[in-house]
Order: sequence, then C-alpha cells, then structure tokens
Amino acid sequence: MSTKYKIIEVIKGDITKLKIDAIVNAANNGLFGGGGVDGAIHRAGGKEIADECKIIRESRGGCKTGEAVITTGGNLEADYVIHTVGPVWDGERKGMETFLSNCYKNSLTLAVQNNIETIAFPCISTGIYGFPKDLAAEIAISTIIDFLKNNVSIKKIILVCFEDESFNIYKFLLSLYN
Ligand code: AR6
Repeated sequence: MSTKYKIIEVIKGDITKLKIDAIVNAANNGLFGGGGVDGAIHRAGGKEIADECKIIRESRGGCKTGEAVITTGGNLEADYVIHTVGPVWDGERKGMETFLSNCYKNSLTLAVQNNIETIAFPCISTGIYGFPKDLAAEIAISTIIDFLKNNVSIKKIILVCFEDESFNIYKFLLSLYN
C-alpha cells in the first residue's frame, strides 16, 4: 500500500464512541434522526445536534441524497458530525453508485473545508437503505482512495463496521491495495 493509503484503517465497533475530529452519519433527507447509526448518533450526541439539523432543515430544506452537511458533535467525543444521505437501494445499480460515491466525496470535501484531519465513516446505505454490502464497500474504498490522490490535509480515515460481514469485506478490499 502506498503511504497515502496507510491512513485508512478498518475497525469493527460503534462509531459514536470514537474520539476523533469528525464522524459521518448515514442520515435521511430531512435530517430528522432515525434508526441505525443515525439514531445512535443522535442519542449519544444529544439535543445540540438535533437543533443544528433543524436549522439546516429550515434554511436549506435538509440534505439531498449524495450531499453532506456539518453540525457540532454535541455530547459526542467527536467535535463534528458530518451528515450525509446515502441512496436507498432499489435493486438496480444505475445511478446508485454515483450517489453513494458522492456521499464519501462530499463528506471528505466538507471535512477539508472545516480543517478536519481525522474522520470516521460508517458503511453508508448498507443497513435500512439496503445497499449490497460488497458493492457499497467497493464504492467507499475506491472513492476514498481517489480522494486521497489529491489530499494534503486528511491524516486518518477510519472505516467503522458494525457487523462482521462488512468488516471482512473491507479488510479484504483494502488488502488489495497493499
Ligand atoms: N456504529 C457504526 N455503525 C453502525 C452503528 C453504530 N453505532 N449502528 C448501525 N451501524 P443504517 P442506512 C451500521 O441503517 O442504510 C436511518 O433511519 C449498520 O450496521 O444506519 O444508510 C436514517 O435516518 C450499517 O452497516 O443507515 C435513514 O433513514 C450502517 O451502519 C436510514 O436509516 C448503515 O446502516 C439510512 O439507512
């Protein structure tokens, strides 16, 4: 793996526990908080996150699929939460890859704009939104690696898997870059 890609780490665990500059949330278009990782982040982060989401919802109508917005980390150890909205899998690849890739690209761009150096991602869209885990992992890793080609400021990217299946897929895919 080139030194650039050594900053990518895969772990299994709960993203809300990480002490890091920013964690990424797999949110919904209305930034309402929901189930899955979104629910866990809002529960652990508290009202401040929900309040900032409300301001974003009222000022710009929430967050479009593939886009990203930023709030405080509230009570979390992380300073910021970057909320991005993955695509809902509809059984066809067409267009879906671009939306999911944009989630990673736009979250990283927002991170750089906010001087964030360490960031953790969940496996966006692979829970309630039903995206195939292997395809989602391929998109996540290839987009991140592409982004890192021109990166000068991000120092660590942690890919957080909640289940063994995603963890094993990510570990295998990353090993291909070794
Ligand atoms: N830490 C890390 N990963 C987690 C955690 C956690 N604490 N909890 C779940 N995951 P999902 P989506 C994993 O469903 O598919 C919400 O209702 C989970 O195992 O959270 O993008 C939103 O409001 C899976 O691998 O997000 C939206 O409506 C991954 O996080 C909708 O769900 C993503 O699963 C978004 O669905």
